[in-house]
Amino acid sequence: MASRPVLVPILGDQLTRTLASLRGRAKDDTVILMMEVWDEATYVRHHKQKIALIFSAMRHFAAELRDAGWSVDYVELTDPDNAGSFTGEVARAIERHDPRAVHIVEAGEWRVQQAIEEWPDKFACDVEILPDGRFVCSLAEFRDWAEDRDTLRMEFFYREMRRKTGLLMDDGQPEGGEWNYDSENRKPPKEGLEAPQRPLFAPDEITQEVIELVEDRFAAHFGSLDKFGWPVTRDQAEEAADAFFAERIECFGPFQDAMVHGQDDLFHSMLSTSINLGLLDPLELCERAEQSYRDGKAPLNSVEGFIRQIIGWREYVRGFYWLHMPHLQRANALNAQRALPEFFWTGETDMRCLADCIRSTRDNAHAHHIQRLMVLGNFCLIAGISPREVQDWYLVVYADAYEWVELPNVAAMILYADDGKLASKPYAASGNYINKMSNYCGDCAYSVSKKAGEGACPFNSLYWHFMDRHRDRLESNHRIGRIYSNWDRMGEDKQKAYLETAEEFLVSLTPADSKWARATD
Ligand code: FAD
Ligand code: DLZ
Ligand code: SF4
Repeated sequence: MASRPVLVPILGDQLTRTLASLRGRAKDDTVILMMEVWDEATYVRHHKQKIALIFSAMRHFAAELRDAGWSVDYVELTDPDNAGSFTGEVARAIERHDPRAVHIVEAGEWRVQQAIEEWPDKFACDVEILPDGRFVCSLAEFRDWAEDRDTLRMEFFYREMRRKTGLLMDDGQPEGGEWNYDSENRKPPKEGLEAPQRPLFAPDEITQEVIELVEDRFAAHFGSLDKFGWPVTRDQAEEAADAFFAERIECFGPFQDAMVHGQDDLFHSMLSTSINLGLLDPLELCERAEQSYRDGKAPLNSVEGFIRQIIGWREYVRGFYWLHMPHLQRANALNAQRALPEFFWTGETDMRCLADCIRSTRDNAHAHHIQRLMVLGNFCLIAGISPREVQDWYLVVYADAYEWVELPNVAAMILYADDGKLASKPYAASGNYINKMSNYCGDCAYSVSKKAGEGACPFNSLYWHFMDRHRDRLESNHRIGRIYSNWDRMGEDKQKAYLETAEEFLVSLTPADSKWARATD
């Protein structure tokens, strides 16, 4: 290296060769820094698979960069001098390499970005913080769009993104005449519905080593490593995407909201871990999806649904997160104060739907969208669980969880803690919805058709308990308010039975052990 180099720290979810901080850089003038740090691995007790996935993907990416001729300084967790934090490790790297500048792409999470923004004052060399170009909509563009709007709705943002990318557009109009085919994407599971198995990648030597490290250092963290099969390289992630486009996208749309006991992935792409790490480019995936439609290999409702999740929801929640941080973390419009029940960590509950979703979460570090939204999330909403506890649970348990995507989904989408800035109504539902969209209820210890009293499905009484206790706020909401006429028609005795059943159930819940609480809260 001729003169003082530029130091380029790459964070664990920035594993992309075209990252802004690498673009146009000369290899002989650059030192890339990658750091496994204790602070990131423990600020919540991440699922073991999540830590193993990130460390393994980081180690593979470092090897790939070295093979391509880059100089990579990789600090392992077990390095005896490891400072334990990004800031501490960059300080040590500055001492080692005496760089003339540090170039870093902005962090995905507010917490990390706050630390990075202190670097220009902390370090003697220049620090340049670059925008993350891996999104369709920049943060500035989202702010412009959001300005002057009282309420933000994904659907209108999504149309802008369709126009901007040209995806599924036909001469300025949406392909097929509609922007959104969601109404075709709510098929209940039919008897015997089975999806092809997604590719699972057997751990290679690097992943094995990381798995041993995680078993050793993070033994008390949530989850099991037994079924680890996530893609850890771009090649593997592409193989996973190939399998989705060849075998599952056709049924992705119709069965997007279906749930089948023991069938954890159904027709979902299972690509979120790879997209969020940077192994797959979201826009490329959308272009591939569109191509499957143009080639007649997948129906419009499946393809539009997939594209909407990515250029709609994924982009939208990111913009929403940065617009509302740091307040979003503390939002609690419904004043929900109940502790998270212990069964969220153990899976030990007689509610079959919840037990299955938590089992999948523990075994796979994954549950699909409708399980996260309408079973786990719906329960937390109607049982009035404290947003901070729910947020931390979701951040811990999913391998794809980073705060920028987890928090808006949890605080705003499922808990309505933002008072309806993101969702036009709370996603509250009784057992009826779960029964319609799954095969959970048949073998449950509770009866979904029983409304109140012993053995009644808890979702039924909790639903009305929720509606009753938030009547003042929700009655004027045109999407939900008319439900109160049903409630009023029931009469006092029925109402009392619902409310008492819910109260008894809530009192019976055992709160989660305090070991799961965030150390810094
Ligand atoms: P698919 O169903 O195949 O969808 C395709 C892609 O669309 C996903 O890979 C993802 O990139 C994107 N997507 C879909 N829905 C959303 C959404 N609501 N927000 C953002 N992106 C979306 N997704 C995460 O990536 N990380 C999280 O921490 C996360 N937390 C969530 C918490 C809750 C309460 C809810 C309701 C949803 C959450 N999601 C999160 C969104 C969604 O559940 C996951 O992206 C999805 O289950 C991942 O599986 P998949 O790749 O098979 O998705
Ligand atoms: C989630 C995570 C974990 C568990 N460990 C690390 C790590 O040791 N090193 C690293 O660079 N990144 C890690 N990550 C991902 C970061 O938390 C992620 O890059 C930030 O959320 C970005 O804001
Ligand atoms: Fe879940 Fe109620 Fe159905 Fe049991 S009966 S699986 S608790 S919705």
